Amino acid sequence: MPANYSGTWDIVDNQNFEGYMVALGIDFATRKVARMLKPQKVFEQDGDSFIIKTFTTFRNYSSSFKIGEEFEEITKGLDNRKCQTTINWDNDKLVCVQKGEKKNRGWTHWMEGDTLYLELRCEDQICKQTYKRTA
Ligand code: 1AG
Repeated sequence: MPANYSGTWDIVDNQNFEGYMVALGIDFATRKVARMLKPQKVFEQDGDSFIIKTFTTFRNYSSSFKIGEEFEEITKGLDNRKCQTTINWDNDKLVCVQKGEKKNRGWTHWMEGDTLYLELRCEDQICKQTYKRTA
């Protein structure tokens, strides 16, 4: 049985989001708005099928995938790039690889109790986010 991430999670910490956005080529004005945001994640999981929704007051982002199945991801409203994306289990961690123009791009989610972690990687930058379960 894989871990179950289903639920609602609110951000409580966000380290080096700025560096991650610079690595993605996000312009200054957008970064200025984006770094003030307090994202909320809603996970809908059925075994190996996921919908992860990220909500903010500025923009939203939604990603649907099945573990191990590569798909074309367009990061609409983020950096608007096309990636060939695959998410796999590493024990109970979700490990995403986003192949495309940017090297070393991807993310990892893991849980410890009511805490959800997200590491976002691009080029030489790592953003570390922490979320707490609210539902
Ligand atoms: C993600 O989460 C991305 C979710 O894949 C958003 C995370 C970071 C934002 C990425 C780049 C910044 C680009 C533009 C800034 C503009 C708006 C910021 C809006 C941020 C929230 C939508 C991994 C996983 C689900 O949880 O895919």
